[in-house]
Amino acid sequence: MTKPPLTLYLAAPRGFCAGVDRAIKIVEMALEKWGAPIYVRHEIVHNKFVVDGLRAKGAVFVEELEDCPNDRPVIFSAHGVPKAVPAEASKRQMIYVDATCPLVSKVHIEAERHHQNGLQMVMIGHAGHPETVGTMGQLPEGEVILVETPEDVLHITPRDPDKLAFITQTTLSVDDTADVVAALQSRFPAIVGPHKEDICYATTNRQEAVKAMAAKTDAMLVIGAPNSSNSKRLVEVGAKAGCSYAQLVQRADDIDWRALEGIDSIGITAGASAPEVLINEVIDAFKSKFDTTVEIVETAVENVEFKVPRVLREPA
Ligand code: 2E6
Ligand code: F3S
Repeated sequence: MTKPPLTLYLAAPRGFCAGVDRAIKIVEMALEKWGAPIYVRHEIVHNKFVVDGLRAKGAVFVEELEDCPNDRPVIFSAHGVPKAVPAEASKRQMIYVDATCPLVSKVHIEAERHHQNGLQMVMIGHAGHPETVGTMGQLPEGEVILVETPEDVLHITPRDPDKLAFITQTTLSVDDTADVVAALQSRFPAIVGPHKEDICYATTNRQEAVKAMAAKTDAMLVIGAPNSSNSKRLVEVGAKAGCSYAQLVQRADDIDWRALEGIDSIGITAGASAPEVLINEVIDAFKSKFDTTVEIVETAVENVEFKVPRVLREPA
């Protein structure tokens, strides 16, 4: 039987960012240096396939530091941790390695600097997300007010409206965040902040590529996990940019082929924590059902790399 023709648009950039690459390397190098088990506080990145792979090599994933023994190394996930976590690890004389993405750490430092200058912080982020919890946890209770929407901005009651700064989660929607920043600047004209927001290069670039792809196709799949903030934002950006069908899939098995009946094109991208093997698995699934022509939709070229911490570069 002849296969129907299909143009598969592949977003570039897509998939792993420099922070994810570094975080995974940290776990692998810790396993090499100290042997198993290595404890990891929270999923190192939000991807089950990555986590299962590291677990098979001897990593033990836990949610809290209290679930780790004192005498085994622990790694903090790429999303960052409240200040109390490394403080507690030091108190317990544990070996720990912080895999927080340097671009998240940069926001932590920003928050600290504003706090020392006497400013109260407004954080734009998603309630309960580990990055938000970690960033808010850099400062004492009450020093960071969380907002998610322009509507939230209308209801906050800062200590002094003239002494405010804002920071953001790194994986937000660029466009939605601009609306929240505008609401903050309108209600608190003296508020200080970064040039635009703290959304990282990888988030920004993946959203740009999705918009370019949405101009070419009405159906889009984003490879990523349901708890991955940046991946979920890509689905929203695709839908907002005009894709009538934009879905998150963890891997090829999740594809709803029924919903894709009759399509002549598909856009594929992947969140910053989705490994290339899963992207290839999805592409191969399309190739098995369609006479597929792959076209790359490239909107940026990335060459960012982050070094792993020195303790892992030194011999044991
Ligand atoms: C750390 C910070 C930002 O849910 P989220 O998108 O934040 O996390 P992952 O693990 O899906 O993506 C990478 C990442 C890590 N992004
Ligand atoms: Fe870092 Fe952005 Fe990736 S904050 S972990 S480079 S998605």
